[in-house]
Amino acid sequence: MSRASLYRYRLPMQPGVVLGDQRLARREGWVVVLEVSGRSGEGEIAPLPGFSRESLAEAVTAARDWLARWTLGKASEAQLAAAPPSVGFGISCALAELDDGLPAQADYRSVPLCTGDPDEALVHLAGLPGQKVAKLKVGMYEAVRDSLTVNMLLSGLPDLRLRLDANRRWTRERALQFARYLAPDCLSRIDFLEEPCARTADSLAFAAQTGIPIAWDESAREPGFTLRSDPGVAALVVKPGLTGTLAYCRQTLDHARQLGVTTVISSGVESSLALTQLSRLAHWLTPAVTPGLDTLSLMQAQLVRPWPGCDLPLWSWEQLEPVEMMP
Ligand code: OSB
Ligand code: MG
Repeated sequence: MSRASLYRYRLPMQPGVVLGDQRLARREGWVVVLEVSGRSGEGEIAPLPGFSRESLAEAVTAARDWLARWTLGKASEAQLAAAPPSVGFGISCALAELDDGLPAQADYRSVPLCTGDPDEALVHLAGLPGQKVAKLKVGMYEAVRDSLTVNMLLSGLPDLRLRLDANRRWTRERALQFARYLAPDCLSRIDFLEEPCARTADSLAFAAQTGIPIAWDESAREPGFTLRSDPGVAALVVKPGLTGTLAYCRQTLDHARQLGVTTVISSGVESSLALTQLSRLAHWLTPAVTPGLDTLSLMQAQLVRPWPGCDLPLWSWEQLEPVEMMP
């Protein structure tokens, strides 16, 4: 017999977390549990406000609908592919765990996300062992201030490489202003700058004009976007929770590989449950690229499955709210 359960969660975020244009006080979503004759699989459905196109209400409605069919043996892959991305991702993870479709191995490495004080970031990064790569958000303040921060980190740590992310905050002029104040001898240690400009044409022109490689993230999820190999495009950031089913994510990764574009699996600020699955996915499908999964520290708790080495409190199943059991 097939049984499906949904549990609601609301995780408090650290104070002052801002994502895109909004403050995120808590992260909300559902854990889906699928059971078939003694085996089980889990997944997380958590649309990200400001980034997902579907609302929480739309996601849970679509999830209930698909799960109800599934318990009757009447659900199809095609229907799941047509569901909102967060639903496709969460349910396909649970299905994959049920039929051993998601390898258990992971290495839990992630590119550290530098938020807050750059001087503290410098000290923290200096203490990290091995190859140093970090991610820095830019575009929140004056472009020149961002350039100076990048220069400070790269000149302070000669073995550091940076991934930058402007989340489309700049006009082309602003982006060029940022580039103008970068120390020329540091440029080669910028792996890429995600989404410099509001318009994709401006981002491409920026890459061509400055030689700084860009990466697509938000743009790649816009309807009508086509990935092309372009000397200025270094990478495609894939956030599975915002992209869709595991099958669709694999298709996206394969397509990029055929075009010679590096893919970086990255967090959509999921809980520790989905983050551990994303780590497994990255180990399986993009083993040569360190994923961008360092978002757990933005939260105040972990959910059901612990992230190795994380000392946030771990919420157990009793702390979630069962909202649906089918049948
Ligand atoms: O713009 O990449 C982003 C998290 C949530 C929403 C958007 C973004 C992010 C991240 C994840 O930056 C961390 C990473 O990519 O390393
Ligand atoms: Mg990004």
